Amino acid sequence: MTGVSIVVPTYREAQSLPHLIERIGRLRADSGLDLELLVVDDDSQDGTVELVAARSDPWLRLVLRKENRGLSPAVVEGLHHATGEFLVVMDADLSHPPERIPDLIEALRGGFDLVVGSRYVEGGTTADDWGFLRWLNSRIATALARPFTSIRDPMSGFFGLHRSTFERADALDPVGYKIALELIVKCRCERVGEVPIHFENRRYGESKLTIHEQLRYLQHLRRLAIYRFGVWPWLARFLAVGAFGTAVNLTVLTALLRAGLAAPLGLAGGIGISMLGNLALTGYPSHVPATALRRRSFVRSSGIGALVNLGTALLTLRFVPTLPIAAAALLGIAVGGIVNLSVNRFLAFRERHVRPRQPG
Ligand SMILES: Nc1nc2c(ncn2[C@@H]2O[C@H](COP(=O)(O)OP(=O)(O)OP(=O)(O)O)[C@@H](O)[C@H]2O)c(=O)[nH]1
Ligand SMILES: [Mg+2]
Repeated sequence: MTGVSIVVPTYREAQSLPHLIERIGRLRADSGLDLELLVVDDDSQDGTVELVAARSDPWLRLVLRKENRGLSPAVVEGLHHATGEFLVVMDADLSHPPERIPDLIEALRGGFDLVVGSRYVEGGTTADDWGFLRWLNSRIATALARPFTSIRDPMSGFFGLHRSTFERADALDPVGYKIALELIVKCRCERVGEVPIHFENRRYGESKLTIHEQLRYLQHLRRLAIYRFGVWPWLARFLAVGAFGTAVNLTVLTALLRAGLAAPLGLAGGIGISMLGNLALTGYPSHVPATALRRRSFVRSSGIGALVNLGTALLTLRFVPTLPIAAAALLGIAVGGIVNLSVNRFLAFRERHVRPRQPG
């Protein structure tokens, strides 16, 4: 059995791959670790297949996938092909330093179930040119994962785990990018460790992390919450959605104000985008009867909540002009949220008389 299997999902990474293979080859020689590298490619058609085939290294394997494209399914498939006692997952774009793999393995040998290469523990760093919005985005995504794990960097795509940990995974069902979080939850990891890494920006090729993928993270969180907490109590759900909406609202407001927009437009933009985000998060199950009624109820209650929110924030700024705009926005969110909650409950109550609510 190979000691350590490194699974690297790739989609159009032919420029980065030779550098990564080179560095892993050097690590193999220097560390004495018995490493195998599995490149799991989603039929990139950019020369990846030829590039791997042209190398004679016996420790290098290609897993070529032609269906069900996606980062997480590729990683899961790669992990199933891996033969090592220790499994490591990392990106191909040279963001993650393979030289830190021995640290991951040492921590796993020390008793952790799963260990991530972390940007946010002491000694961990990110490239200097991470802009404010990217930093904030990463921090918000991390905060949203807090109910599932207390580690600082659960968003990391660089991590290691024992084969035995992976083998006890309940049905893996990740959508989007956060496969480490999925494994932490579904493998019921109790001891999760972090080793500091320096995270580099990608040098070659393009990022595949689209807005669409980021929205899928919300769907993923929802699935994990249902898995972990069973029935998602209604109020907890309302609060979680509210916390998310608040984070989106303030982020958009900050960005619009920085771009030079006046306060009313910034406030309206923040409210509008956060409403769309909440809709993406909660979704409306189209298979449920009375959908049109429920959708109308939703639009009505959030529309009223949004107007109250905006009105409260604008009136507050008018009467207390020295107040920071973000504070007025928060007050608006609180008042709008309460109104939204009340209208929602009232409409939901009425709806129950129309037709019983179906599960889902
Ligand atoms: N097999 C496979 N790999 C993928 C897919 N999407 C992304 N990847 C790989 O997953 C890794 C992470 O993707 P990135 O585009 O670097 O995402 P990111 O690191 O969050 O974003 P950047 O920091 O902008 O690079 C890279 O090695 C990609 O090639 C996919 O659909 N299939
Ligand atoms: Mg990357």
